[in-house]
Amino acid sequence: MNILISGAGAIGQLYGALFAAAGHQVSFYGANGPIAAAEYQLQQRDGTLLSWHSSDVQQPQIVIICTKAYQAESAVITLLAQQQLSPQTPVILLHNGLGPHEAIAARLAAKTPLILASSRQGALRMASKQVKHTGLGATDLGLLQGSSAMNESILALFQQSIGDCHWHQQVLQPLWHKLLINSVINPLTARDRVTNGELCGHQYQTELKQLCAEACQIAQACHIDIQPETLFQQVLNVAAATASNRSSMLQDVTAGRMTEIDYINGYLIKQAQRLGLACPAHQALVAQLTDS
Ligand code: KPL
Repeated sequence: MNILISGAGAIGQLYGALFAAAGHQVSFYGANGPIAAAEYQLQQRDGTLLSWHSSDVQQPQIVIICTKAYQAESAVITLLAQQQLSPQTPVILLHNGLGPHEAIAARLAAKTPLILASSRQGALRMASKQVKHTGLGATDLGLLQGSSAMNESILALFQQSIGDCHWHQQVLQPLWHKLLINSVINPLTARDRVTNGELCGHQYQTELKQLCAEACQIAQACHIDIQPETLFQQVLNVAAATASNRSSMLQDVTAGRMTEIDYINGYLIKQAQRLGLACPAHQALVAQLTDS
């Protein structure tokens, strides 16, 4: 299959390498247009290097948006303007956070399959064309709007190339769950410049509980089924399982890059405001991160 990935960052390159290894043609798109065919390397989990080649962009059969959340809508606008997206081409959004899907859904033709996805794979960029596969994890996918004709073939493509992929009729449920975990771990680790595992320490317990309680109240009002105690446990489990990781937001802050906080805590706050709910702990965190 001919797969176009917009965003050749850590996750874009990891998925690109795994699709290419399964025999598919992978091409990359950048902010302004196509990225020429090149050699990339994936440092695999066993330490061995896998070299693979991307292709020059040809009419794609599937488009995957792996940019930062704040670039996702403009990535789709560029692809539409440069005629890389026919109304039948499925568009898969695979970025952190939530929000861009609403604007992108409105830009696509009603029949274009718009699929939301969330990845728990870990990848770290070592050089411009080299990433390290740092952790295995599931990929959740589901159709948000448009034709369902390709649902099965897309799931099969992901399952055969990436593995551990799950199709959801209500895809916003797993995406919200990931957003809730990220809304606690990412800004705290970025604010205090600590690894994920350090959040398991006693000094974070009260703040973690308050953030979980606020986030769950908002999620429940948005029909997401989750209890604060469950979220608190899941946050501790993820922090412990990824103890030595520096969260993506901490990496953005230390590299001086824009963070995705507007699409994680900012999305929660927007929902809270719409619903008339208070979320002082999340608002304080956003203020601490945006003022620092
Ligand atoms: O998804 C993550 C991120 O860093 O964005 C977690 C789960 C917190 C792992 O680091």
